[in-house]
Amino acid sequence: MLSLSDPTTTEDPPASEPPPSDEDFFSSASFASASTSSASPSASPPPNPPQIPLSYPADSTLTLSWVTHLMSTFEWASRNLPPSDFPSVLPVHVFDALVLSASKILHKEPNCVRIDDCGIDSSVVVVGDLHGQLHDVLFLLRDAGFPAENRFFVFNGDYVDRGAWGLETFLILLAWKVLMPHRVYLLRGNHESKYCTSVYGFEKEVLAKYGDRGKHAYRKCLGCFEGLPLTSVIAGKVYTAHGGLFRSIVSTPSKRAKGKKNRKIIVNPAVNSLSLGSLEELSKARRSVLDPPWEGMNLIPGDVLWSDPSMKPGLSPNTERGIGLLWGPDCTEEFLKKFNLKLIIRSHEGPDAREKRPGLGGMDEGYTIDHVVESGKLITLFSAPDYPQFQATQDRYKNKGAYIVLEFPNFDTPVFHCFEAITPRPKVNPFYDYEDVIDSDEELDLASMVTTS
Ligand SMILES: [Mn+2]
Repeated sequence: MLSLSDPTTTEDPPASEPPPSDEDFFSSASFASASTSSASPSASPPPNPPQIPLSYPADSTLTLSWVTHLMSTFEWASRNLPPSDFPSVLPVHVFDALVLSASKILHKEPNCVRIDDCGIDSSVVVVGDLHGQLHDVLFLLRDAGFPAENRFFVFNGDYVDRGAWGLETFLILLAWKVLMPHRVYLLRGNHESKYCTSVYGFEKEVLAKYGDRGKHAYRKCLGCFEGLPLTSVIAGKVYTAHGGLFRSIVSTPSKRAKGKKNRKIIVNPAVNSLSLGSLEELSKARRSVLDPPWEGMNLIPGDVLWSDPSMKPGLSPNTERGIGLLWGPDCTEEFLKKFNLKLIIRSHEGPDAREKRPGLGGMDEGYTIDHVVESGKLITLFSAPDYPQFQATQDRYKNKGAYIVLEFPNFDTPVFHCFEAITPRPKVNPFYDYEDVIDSDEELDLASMVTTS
């Protein structure tokens, strides 16, 4: 073991059982079989320092063993090295190569990715908020089984912020994306933005980990965030997004415009009554913005990333958050019916947010079924157990995390897998002032938010 030069990282007490070898620990086979409901995982880190620094494959082609080695190396480093040693694990030129190659793939994807090539024996794993909780992410991947020819993954965003290993979490997901671009889909969460990462820790985390190259690395991450697609439709039946539904920005002709036959006019959506947007409108939205705007014409990305369901019928502005919408069960029904869907899986609300939402279920199990309507259901899925990592009060939520498995042939019958947090979590200092920042995802401080649109 290395001696520790930085008090921000402490070693864990030795595990009571000898940890498995690196190879056993990361073989996908040993984790793929069991469908553990309510598992109680405990930490069993690989014992030996892996080979560092990591290098990018000479032919620029990632392999399964490179990605699993990246995972084990980050896990080992999180328990044995201070954050400032990160470049000795992943030098900035290797970071650059990985982020560039993922970014190229992501920017080419449509706003709504369609997963249609899932045949016999295939399954789709859907994952909610992760928030930099590296050890829980690694558990989830092993428990569900790694991405494979017949195992798709859709991640609903919020990879970074609050937790201390947002960078590792995001890079591992990018590596899987590069390895299997048509099996792994990474959607954007509201935290994949300049505003959120400047308040909730990710920017400072990257600066701490990459030192004098930190600004460069942070900019590259932001560039990648801008490329993340917004939504997915799985097997034509399941719609997923971080926040959820979105408004229409196209209005039917007003009285004055009646002379011009069938001509749709675009009006300022803020001053019009709200109506639900279509998948066609979604496909045309401009998602490549550092912060989705809350005013102006380009409102669909902000709605998709920030909206919440409500038990009250109709669509209304999400005044609690200052951006996005609240939508009722009638809107869920309208959306499902109109697009012939059975299920909406969205994320975005953890136990802290749900505590403040009377009428909606708590997040103790990592998921809730919020709307049950004629055409199907709306589910909220949250995959960060024992969240948030840093909390001002002693009283923790002790929530489980969950992921959903959808299976052939229908893909519209969700199987829930709940799991507890990996313990012990390495002790590290937070990268944001968690006692000052309001505890849930909160209102946007609109004045401090700079949009580029
Ligand atoms: Mn969120």
